[in-house]
Amino acid sequence: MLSPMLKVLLASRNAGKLREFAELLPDIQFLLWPANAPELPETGAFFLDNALQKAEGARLWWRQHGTEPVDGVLTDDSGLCVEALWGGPGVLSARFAPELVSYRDKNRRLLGLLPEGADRRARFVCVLAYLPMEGPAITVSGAVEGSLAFEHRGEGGFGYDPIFIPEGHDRTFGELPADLKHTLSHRSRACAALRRGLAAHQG
Ligand code: ITT
Repeated sequence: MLSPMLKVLLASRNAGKLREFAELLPDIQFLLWPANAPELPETGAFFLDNALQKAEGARLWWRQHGTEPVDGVLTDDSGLCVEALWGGPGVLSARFAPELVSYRDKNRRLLGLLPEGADRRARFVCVLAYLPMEGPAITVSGAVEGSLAFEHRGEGGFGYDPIFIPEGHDRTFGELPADLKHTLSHRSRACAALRRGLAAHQG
């Protein structure tokens, strides 16, 4: 348990991430990125660049427009890195096939890019940036290895979950229960590292 309870602005508009943070870090009080707040630019080449860029943008905006004091801001930059696609879509995961609306269609498109016999290994990566309102950032990361299914399977999770089979399992993150995803996911590993970082800073 982190004490005293931190009040943190969670600067993300991804509903799947928001749900997972509430479950993974129940001892942090999260404020959500307001509807009237701007889109945060993420123009970096690496997950870490983007996580920090979003966190700096969010802290600045909150300093000028925030409605209540917070201890800090938290951002997540994450994605699916596929071996046969040279690590793609990777940092561009949120922008893959923007003309397609549903992840069922995006997932079908992504799987269609792999030729028969392709290396199906893949990895989910998550980088978190926590910026206190005063002081330096804490950045952490987490990853989970796995492989791509041959089709979209399961309705659980979000995004690319229904095509990702974590190592040691034969069901996708879309089929596995959420609490099992939380024992091995990239985001849960990054959250565990963040918790250790925050505890070390609290001394
Ligand atoms: P914010 O920047 O507002 O947080 P975003 O969706 O734009 O939201 P990213 O740029 O980090 O976030 O994109 C990450 C994408 O990678 C996300 O849109 C999903 O499609 C995918 N992704 C990340 N974590 C995932 C997970 O746990 N399960 C499935 N897909 C995931």
